[in-house]
Amino acid sequence: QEVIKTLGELTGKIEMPPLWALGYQQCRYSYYPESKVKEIASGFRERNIPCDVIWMDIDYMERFKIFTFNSNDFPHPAGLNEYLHSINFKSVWMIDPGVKKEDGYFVYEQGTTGDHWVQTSNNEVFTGNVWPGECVFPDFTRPETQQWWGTLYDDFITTGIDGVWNDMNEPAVFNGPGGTRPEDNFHRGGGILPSGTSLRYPYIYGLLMVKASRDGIMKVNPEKRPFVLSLANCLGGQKYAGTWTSDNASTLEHFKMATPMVLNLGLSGQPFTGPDLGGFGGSPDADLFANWIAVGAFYPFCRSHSEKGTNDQEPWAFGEKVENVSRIALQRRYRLLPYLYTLFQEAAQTGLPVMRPVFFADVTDKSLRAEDEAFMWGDDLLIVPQWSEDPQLPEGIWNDVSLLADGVENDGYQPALKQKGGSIIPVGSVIQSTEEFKTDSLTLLVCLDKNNSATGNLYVDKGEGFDYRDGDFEFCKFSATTHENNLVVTCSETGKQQTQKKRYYQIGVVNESGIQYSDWQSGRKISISLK
Ligand code: NBV
Repeated sequence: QEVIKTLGELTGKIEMPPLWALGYQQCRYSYYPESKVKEIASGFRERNIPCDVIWMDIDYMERFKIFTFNSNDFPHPAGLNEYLHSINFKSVWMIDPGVKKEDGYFVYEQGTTGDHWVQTSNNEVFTGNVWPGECVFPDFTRPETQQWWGTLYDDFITTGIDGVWNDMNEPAVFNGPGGTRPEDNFHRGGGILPSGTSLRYPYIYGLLMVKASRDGIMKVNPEKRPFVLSLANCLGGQKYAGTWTSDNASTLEHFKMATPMVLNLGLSGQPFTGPDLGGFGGSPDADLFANWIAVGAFYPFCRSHSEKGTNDQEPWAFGEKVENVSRIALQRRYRLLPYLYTLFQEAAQTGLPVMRPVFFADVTDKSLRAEDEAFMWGDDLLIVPQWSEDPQLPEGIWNDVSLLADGVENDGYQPALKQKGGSIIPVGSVIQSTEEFKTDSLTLLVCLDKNNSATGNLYVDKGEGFDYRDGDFEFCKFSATTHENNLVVTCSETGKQQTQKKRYYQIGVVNESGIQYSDWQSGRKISISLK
């Protein structure tokens, strides 16, 4: 843990994401026309399956020209975003780095006037083919180009777009060597960056692109937290964007690879990551999708995505059974949002990952080192997949936790959740989107250690904006002890969170045999009798 914190000190930590980015997200290459986007978003609401975000892939553009909208399928992007907002959805739209070489196209014209393109070794403008045909590529090593790129987001974001997805930023070049740009392409650099070839700027190209995107988006909406997701990234890029594991396949092998990949990214300073749930290439069968979403609900970045030409991959596309499995999985995630958000705040402060390997629970126990099926959220919650045959789990008290009505989670797919002895986990209610998120009544799951005590934290802020930097947040430290036959839970708060006046708590005592719930009470010291 100390190594990872030091890595965070050296390379930077994430900024607090907007709360909505922690919700479930639905993607496909591509949802179009806009009526389809609306149908999918409404589909979640009609079926009461929690979801926060819908994603637009390249087909929304006019002939794949970035920063344009195809007027047949997306005639009213602002209207679409308004509709999505009205049903508590956010939208994320894709922007690639390749700019179509076309006279009259404003991005190409502006970039050419500003001399913003990556050059060949002969200092000519480099061109290569991507989706729109022949393209030129911004030289993000130049501060002037960074700045210009940021301005392109002005009109784009003003349509009500909430987040941006930067894809193909290795950068991918279809007719380039190895599918990317030649190694001797020339980047001019500037500021603290020296000039150099593409070899000097491999994945840093992706990092520099998302940095410019983030800065540009922030200028348009300075009061909002930007959300950017990047395909290419490297150490340090966590400051600007989350990363996903890109084009996986709908196979059992890739499903099982996702957990170690997300764990390794977390250990490499990138806590906000996840795979394409259900798999990108190919079509999962019902059983694979059910397993994927049940575990995927516990990845820090939680989004289902699939390639063109594959079967529908919405949670309801596999019949009633998988629809129920998906609903339950996501309801569990949303109930755990107070804890998850607190872990993101910890990641932003310390660089520690949100999703952690089991060996973090006991670094002296070498039998845990290779465990890559079970994993943890923070220090206190173990997630053990149903299909895991011989998971290596830490010693000590780890009691089973259920979050929904009796038996609902026993569908054969939901991973077992085990709470560490000595911990307190704050839990909210089942909601359909983070727009409904409230912390005025919370359940505290208390799992005592062998000395009959427990502690836990809760971080709350507005979930958006930057007021938290001026102290507008609430940080609660909970501690529990037993006194005679009572359990006493105390709460001490710091921060000047304005939004939270009075909170009701329900205590759930997590025993070996189940959870004993108390009545709701308010106050900073709550005492309940232990049966
Ligand atoms: O934009 C299309 C896809 C996207 O859906 C996927 O998530 C990216 O990883 N993109 C790659 C381009 C090529 C896909 C074959």
